[in-house]
Amino acid sequence: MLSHFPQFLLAQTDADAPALRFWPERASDMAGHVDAVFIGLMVMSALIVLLLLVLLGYALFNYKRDDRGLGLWIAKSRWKLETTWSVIPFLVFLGLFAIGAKLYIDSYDPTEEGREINVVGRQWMWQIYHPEGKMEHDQLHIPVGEPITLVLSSEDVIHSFYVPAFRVKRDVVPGKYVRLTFTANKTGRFHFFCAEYCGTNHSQMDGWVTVMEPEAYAEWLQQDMSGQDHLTLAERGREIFHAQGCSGCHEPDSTVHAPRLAGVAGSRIALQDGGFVTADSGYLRDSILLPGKDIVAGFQNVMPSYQGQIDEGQIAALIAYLQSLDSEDSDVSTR
Ligand code: HEC
Ligand SMILES: [Cu+2]
Repeated sequence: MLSHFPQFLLAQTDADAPALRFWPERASDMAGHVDAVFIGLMVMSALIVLLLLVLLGYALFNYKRDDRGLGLWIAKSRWKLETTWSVIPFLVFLGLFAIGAKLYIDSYDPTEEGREINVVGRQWMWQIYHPEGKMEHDQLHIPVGEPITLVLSSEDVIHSFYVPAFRVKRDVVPGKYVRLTFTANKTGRFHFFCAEYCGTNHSQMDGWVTVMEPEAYAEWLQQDMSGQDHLTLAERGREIFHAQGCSGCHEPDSTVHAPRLAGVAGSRIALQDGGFVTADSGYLRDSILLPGKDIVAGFQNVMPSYQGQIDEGQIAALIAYLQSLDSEDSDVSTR
């Protein structure tokens, strides 16, 4: 019977002996802050409801018939009292809003970066690509105490990556990268879910985060990748770069006038329309899927779109490859 309870109500470290619990475990640096805001909001709301009920009860019992002057009492203007009971709760809730907003903004902070792991949502599974080359699905292994940045993308519809124990949830919108940074502060296994209804098997689009000691994690990364090549994500990207014909245009001896890609990642790019962009992963992704969107200054819009030709995993690999090149690299175009 217990197995029919939503998983987050259960103890998550020991699947054999589920204990009913109101809170999911707190297993990230942020969890305590999120709970504090939640509890603060609950307590304040409860206190105010309680106060209203007490006043209501008082009025009910003391003014059963309007012969003791409630009508008169109400009719009189009491602006001080009214201002007080409006302004104080307003300020209290404004304070809670400020704390909540700060937490929200901090958790979205794009400048805070950790170990990057690519996560691709598709109907109905989560595919994980580690930069070291390991791939897994519906399983995510991470080290404890180290900031992790998930680079989330979707192959089809909107999904949402949700780890209750970390108090993090982020919508994964097709056509773009969404970043999610958190630090797990406890080893163990924590359930994650898709939190956006995404079709028939949405409810089965879940998995487990395994948080490991750093040494165990390093060991895990080295462990045999059954049935997988032993390439890193960037090395796999290099193969795709050649297999997909990117090198045909972007290699030094190409007859096509195409920009050099060594050192392009992270640099400032001048565009044909006079604007500038920083070549982050979102820009690189758009360059591959929507080459007509931002044309590099001095070049023709001759690059074909790879939309539908390569999947999210291959795009992640290509970007990892481009990011692995520095400007000295002669691997690709050094015009
Ligand atoms: C037909 C030749 C051609 C092929 C094939 C090609 N590209 Fe391009 N690429 C270009 C040209 C020309 C530009 C510059 C114009 C533009 O921005 O679209 C460009 C721009 C880019 C940019 C932006 C570079 C910058 O300096 O901002 C990236 C990144 C890129 N290509 C990656 C790739 C990848 C990855 C592939 C293979 C999946 C690929 N290209 C295949 C011709 C090509
Ligand atoms: Cu989903």
